[in-house]
Amino acid sequence: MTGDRPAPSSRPAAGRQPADSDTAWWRRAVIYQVYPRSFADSNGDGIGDLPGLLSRLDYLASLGVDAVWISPFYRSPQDDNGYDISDYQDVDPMFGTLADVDALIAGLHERGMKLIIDVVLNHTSDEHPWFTESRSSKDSPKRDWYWWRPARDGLPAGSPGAEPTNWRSFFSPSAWQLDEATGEYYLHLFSVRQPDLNWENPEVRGALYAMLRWWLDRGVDGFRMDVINMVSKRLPLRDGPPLPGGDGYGDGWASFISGPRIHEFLRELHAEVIAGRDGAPLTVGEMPGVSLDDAAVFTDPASAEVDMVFQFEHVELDRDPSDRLAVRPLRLTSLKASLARWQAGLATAGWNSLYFGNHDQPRAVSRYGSADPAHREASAKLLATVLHLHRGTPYVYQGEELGMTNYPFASADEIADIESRHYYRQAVDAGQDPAQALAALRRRSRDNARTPMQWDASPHAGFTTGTPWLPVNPNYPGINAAAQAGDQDSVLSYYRRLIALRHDLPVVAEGDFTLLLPGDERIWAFTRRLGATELLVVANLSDGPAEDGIPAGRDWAAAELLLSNYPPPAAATLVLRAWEARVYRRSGRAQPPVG
Ligand code: TEU
Ligand code: CA
Repeated sequence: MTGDRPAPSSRPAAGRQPADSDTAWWRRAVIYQVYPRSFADSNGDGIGDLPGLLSRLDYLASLGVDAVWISPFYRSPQDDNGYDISDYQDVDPMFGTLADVDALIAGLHERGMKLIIDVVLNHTSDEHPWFTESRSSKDSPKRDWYWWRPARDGLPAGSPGAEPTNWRSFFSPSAWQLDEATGEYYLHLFSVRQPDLNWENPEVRGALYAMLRWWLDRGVDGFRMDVINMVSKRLPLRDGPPLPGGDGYGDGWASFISGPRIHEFLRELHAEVIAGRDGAPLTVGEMPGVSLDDAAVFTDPASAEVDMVFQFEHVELDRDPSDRLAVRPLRLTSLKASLARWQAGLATAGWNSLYFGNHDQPRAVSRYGSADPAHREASAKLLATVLHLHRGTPYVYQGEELGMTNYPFASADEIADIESRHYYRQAVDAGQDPAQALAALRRRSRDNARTPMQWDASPHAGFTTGTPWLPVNPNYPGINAAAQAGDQDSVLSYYRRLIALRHDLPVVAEGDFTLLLPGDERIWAFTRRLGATELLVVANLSDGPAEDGIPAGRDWAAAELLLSNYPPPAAATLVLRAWEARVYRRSGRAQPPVG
């Protein structure tokens, strides 16, 4: 007998949940991210599409996930693979039609899953009619919908250093682009083709909210909001501190990360779009550079801003802040400490999202685990165990559940991603050895996550009958969904058990979190507790055996082994094999509530 509250049934039977039955369904949910371009191609043009995704819904249902977050499928010139939107309310013909989205919503709901769409509200495509109108003249009624500024005082437009501020863009040298039509510059924090919307203008916000309501009316269940903590800019726009590199660019972060009106804007969005809606639509804000203090405010239900945020602290630890491509060694102690800090910071109010991978990050198993064939499967399962047993909502990025790895890029020409191409060009122009820059891209490039989903051992991994837009990882004959589906020992089967564990045990979703052995560079260990139920998670992130060294370890020897990526140990030993992870459960006396 445990002291847990009765377990809620793993998933709603079929169809949508009754209105308002469950206002925080996402606290017990696992969310699966689909990058539609790379998931499944239905028509042989080499690009994944919505009919392709529709044909794979049973796969997602069998994994047991509660919701799907899909990266942008809207009309777009595809300068940044759809994060440059030219029509928020239509589907790019490359991906399908609005009728396909309706079918996706229905197909997911029939299977008890929800649909979270990805909305890019900080910028549009330069082909969006709002921007075409805005750039047409200084008197355009939409001029003020974007950030237009004249050249710096005393300098002719277009001359070196005449940009209104010294900010560097994420995907190009300057964050400002001169527009010849009116002789003014527009702001683009990302590519030249992704002009930033001016959220100071209430008409802009009103238009975006109306668009979001239109999607809810259509039946979607929530929004992942791209770089949403960049929408409030600090006025007046000012130069930032110079960046290393000596090219004159500066760091504008202080002017646009969690700017002065960000909480006000998100509250307004919530009030205008989310409040009062049936089914508790989910909002998750992608927030590069967000601080824990801000995240606690953003995600406190009392603030009514967003349900959770994607923070970046743990994915920046192995990154050199002055060189986006460079890799620096990651210590397990820093990674554990970072996640534990967020667990503690959002323990009483607010909520964490949990992720190791997405379409912008290298493959988790190659980065935090071991892609060595001897350890790949065990380490993929270990990473999943550790992540999913934290408190928060776990996200699974497509292919992660198969243990998909980084791609062995042999030449920079194989890389399509705008960010990687920009940094490669910049590094080589600055005199870096191209071989070294390529080596960095091999570890870093976003295309590592964007190679096609590996469905089976047929040509192109069953992703397409044509030529895939990005090559399939050559390891697909050994790493694919078909090979893993019927194998109880596969990474895929392990994910199914792990996801079911969260649905079945309230302690996984709601229990408190205590990190053990914070100074250990090989063992990741922590406990979770809810009422009288306690879990111990122990994992060995090394290629050899390691003793867990937990002082009270012996107390756990008699506990029930709930889940492990190895056969149970012969004796009740706490020596863990290479990349072994274990989850133990025991029930003891109920602890007094904290606080
Ligand atoms: O990413 C936000 C972002 O800051 C990225 O630059 C990210 O940190 C970087 O790519 C990691 O290498 C979001 C989207 O997820 C990304 O795909 C878009 O390119 C970007 O916004 C612009 O919309
Ligand atoms: Ca296609």
